Amino acid sequence: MEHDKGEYHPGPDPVQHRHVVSGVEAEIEQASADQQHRHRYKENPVHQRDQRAQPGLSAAEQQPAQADLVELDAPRQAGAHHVDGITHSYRNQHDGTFKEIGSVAGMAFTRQGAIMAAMCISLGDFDNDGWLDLYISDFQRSSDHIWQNDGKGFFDEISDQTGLTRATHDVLSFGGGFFDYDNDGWLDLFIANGHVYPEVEQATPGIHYKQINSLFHNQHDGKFVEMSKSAGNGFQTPYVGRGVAFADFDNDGFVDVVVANNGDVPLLLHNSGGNGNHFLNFRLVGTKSNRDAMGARIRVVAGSISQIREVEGGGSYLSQSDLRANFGLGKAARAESVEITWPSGLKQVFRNVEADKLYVIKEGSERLELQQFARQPVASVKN
Ligand SMILES: [Ca+2]
Ligand SMILES: [Ca+2]
Ligand SMILES: [Ca+2]
Ligand SMILES: [Ca+2]
Repeated sequence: MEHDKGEYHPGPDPVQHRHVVSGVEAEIEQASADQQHRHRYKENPVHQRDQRAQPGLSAAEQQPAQADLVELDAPRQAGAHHVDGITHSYRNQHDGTFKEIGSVAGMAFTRQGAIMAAMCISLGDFDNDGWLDLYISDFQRSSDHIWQNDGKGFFDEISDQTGLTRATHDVLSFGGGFFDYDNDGWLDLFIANGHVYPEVEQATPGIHYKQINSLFHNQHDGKFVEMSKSAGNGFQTPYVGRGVAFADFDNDGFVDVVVANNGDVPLLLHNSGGNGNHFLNFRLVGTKSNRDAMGARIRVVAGSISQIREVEGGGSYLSQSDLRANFGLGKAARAESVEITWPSGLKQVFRNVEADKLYVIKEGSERLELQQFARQPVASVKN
């Protein structure tokens, strides 16, 4: 990954306070700086505007720091997910109302019962078992979190097992999320870091306002390994990272990253790819469903794995990523099947789909069309 033209090689004192979780009172430990930040956030009137009454949502619960709408359980049961200290998850009841199930589902609090700073949420099936899992970023001296969706309505925090806990403890993580940077078919993780207080270095030596971003590689066995030090010059200079959007801006089949920094120009991290792995890219156009196909799910079976993506408009932190779904196929030169489930309920299956192409799929059309560009994609020019 490169910063401008560089290369990217794939390859405070704890205090006690109490929370009630599902009627059970639990003692939890939090760093006082974290608490102060979170309480300031909660008390900030800017975040308490626009509390319109909605079915099943009380005004007090409508202060999302980050929100997303996804399908977490059975097909066509999209739920809203939002984060503001206590994580809320809303299950669609199929009657125009949502029911809050965060505590019951196991993702309202961390494994230790703590609340989260939660600037970023990202949904992705990192273990390719067909169920969307959840990543949430957290504060300095608080590790980031990954929850595994068990497919039965419950989420287990498995951050320690994934190797993320130690590596994300001493940074303040903002935007980011899952993306497959090396196109091996397994979702990796990029996180932009940066503290919220410019004066933190005077108050707490050893903690910096500007921080290095983080890149983790998915090892296919449930573990992530940090690659930041070998990932190119985009990971050598500290910034105050905030928003992160993922997009394949040069249409070469390898997803790139843009980071919005406080007090600095944005970073455009070009993914140099070049490892020979194949890809598929789909732009969905709804006809009966919404035109951007928000909420559509794509399942690709290629090689020995099955991957899913959902077309979603949120995630990360104050950012909008490329709406196209990009799949890394590893060594597989074609996909055995590509299945689209549209928001309208229509299901379409394409078989034996040739890799290394950027396709358009129109709802209801049996043709796979190629995306049209003013200039040929770099990969095509090389061929
Ligand atoms: Ca999963
Ligand atoms: Ca952290
Ligand atoms: Ca990967
Ligand atoms: Ca690219």
